[in-house]
Amino acid sequence: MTKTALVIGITGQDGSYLAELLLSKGYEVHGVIRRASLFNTDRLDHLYNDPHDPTTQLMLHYGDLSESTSLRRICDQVQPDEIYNLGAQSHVRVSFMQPEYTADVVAMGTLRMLEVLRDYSAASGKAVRMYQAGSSEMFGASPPPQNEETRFHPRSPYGVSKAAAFWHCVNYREAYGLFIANGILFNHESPRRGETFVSRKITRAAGRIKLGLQEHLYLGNLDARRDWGYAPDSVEAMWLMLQHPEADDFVIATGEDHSVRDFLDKAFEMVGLDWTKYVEIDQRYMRPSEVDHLHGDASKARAALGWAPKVDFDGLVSTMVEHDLVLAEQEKTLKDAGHSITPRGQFADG
Ligand code: NAP
Ligand code: G4F
Repeated sequence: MTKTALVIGITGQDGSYLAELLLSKGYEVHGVIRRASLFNTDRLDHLYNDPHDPTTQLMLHYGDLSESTSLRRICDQVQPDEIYNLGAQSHVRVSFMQPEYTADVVAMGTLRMLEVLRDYSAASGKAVRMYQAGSSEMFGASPPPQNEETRFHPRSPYGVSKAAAFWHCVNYREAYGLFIANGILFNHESPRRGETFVSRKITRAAGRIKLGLQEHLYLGNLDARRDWGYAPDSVEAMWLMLQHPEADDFVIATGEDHSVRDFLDKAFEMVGLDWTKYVEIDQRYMRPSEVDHLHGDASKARAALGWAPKVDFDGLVSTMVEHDLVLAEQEKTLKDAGHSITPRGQFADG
C-alpha cells in the first residue's frame, strides 16, 4: 500500500530533503506552502511535476500554521498516514525581533496542528503518526553533552517556543494516546541552508570573496560552539522515528562540536584564503542571550533506531564550499555580463 505523507515546511531546507527521501521510498507526498509574492519553491522545483499529470507523487497546498482551518481542510483532503511538522520561523536572532510571531507559529502553530491531528485521527480511524521538529536550542544554557534527560533552559523566544511545542506533543501523546515523536535535532546544514544561518553565510562569502564578488564578511559571536551535522542525515532520522514501534523522543546529533571560528578556518582554508583578513565583527549579529555550547549525545537514537550520521564536519564544510564556489562562478558570469550581484545574507539584522 502506498503511504501518504503531509509535510508542513516542505519549502525549507529539511522539507526538501525529506520530500526527496519519502518520494524515493514510494510515498505520495503532500506539502503545505505559504503564499508569497515571489515563488518560494526553489528547493523543490527539481521534484515538482505538473499536478495535472496523473502520475505525479508530489502535491502542494496553500496553508499556514497560523490558521487551523487551512490545516484541517488539507488534512481531511489528503488523508495522511504520516505528518511531519517542520514549519517554523526558524531563525534564532530573528525570534528576538519577532517574539510574538515566532511563538504564534512555533508553539501555537504546533498546538493547532495537534488539534487537527486529534480530530482527524478519531474521524478517519487511522493510526496516524506525527513528527515534531524539536531543537537543541531548547537545551540552551544546560551544559554539554545534552541528551534526552537534559533539562531544557532555552535562551531565545524561538527556544522557548520550541520547548512549549515539545511539551504540547508529549501532552497529546499521553492524553489521547496519539503517536507523536519529538526529534531534538542539533544544527544541521547543507548547500540548501538559508543564507542567513552562520554556516551558509560563511560558505557563500568564501566563494564570493575568492572570486572578487564580496569584500567583507560581517559576523557576530565567533566563540559559540555547535554540533553541526548534515541535513540529509537528519531527515532520515525523522523518518526512522515514525517507523519505530513506539512514539518516543530522540536526540539527533553527531557527537562532535566546533566553534564558528573552526568553521571559518575550514571553509576559508578550502578556498586558499586567510579569513582574518575579511571577517569583521558587527554587533547586530550578536544575540541578547546566547547559547554557548551545544554537543549532543545521540546514543538512544543509535541504539533504538540504528541511526548514525554519514557525513562528518570536514565532509559537510567541503560539500557546502564546493557548492557555493560553483554558485559564485555563475554569479561572476552574470556580473561580467552587466548584472548586479548582492550578498543578500548580510541584508537584514539577523
Ligand atoms: P527552514 O529552512 O527555515 O524552513 C522552515 C519551513 O517552515 C519553510 O518551509 C517555511 O516556509 C515554513 N514556515 C515558516 N512559517 C510558516 C508558517 N507560518 N506556516 C507554515 N509553514 C511555515 O528550516 P529548516 O532548517 O528546514 O528546519 C526545519 C524545522 O526543524 C524547523 O521547524 C526548525 O525550527 C527545526 N530545526 C532545524 C534545525 C536546523 O539546524 N536546521 C535544528 C533543529 C530544529 P517558507 O519557505 O515559505 O518560509
Ligand atoms: O547558524 P545559526 O543562526 O544557528 P542557531 O542559532 O544555532 O540555530 C539553528 O540551529 C538550531 C538548533 O540548535 C535550530 F533549532 C534553529 O532553527 C537554527 O537552525 O547560529 C549559530 C551560531 C550562534 O551562536 C550565533 O550567535 O553562530 C553564531 N553567529 C555568529 N555570527 C552567527 C553569526 N549566526 C548567524 N545566524 N549570523 C551571524 O552573522
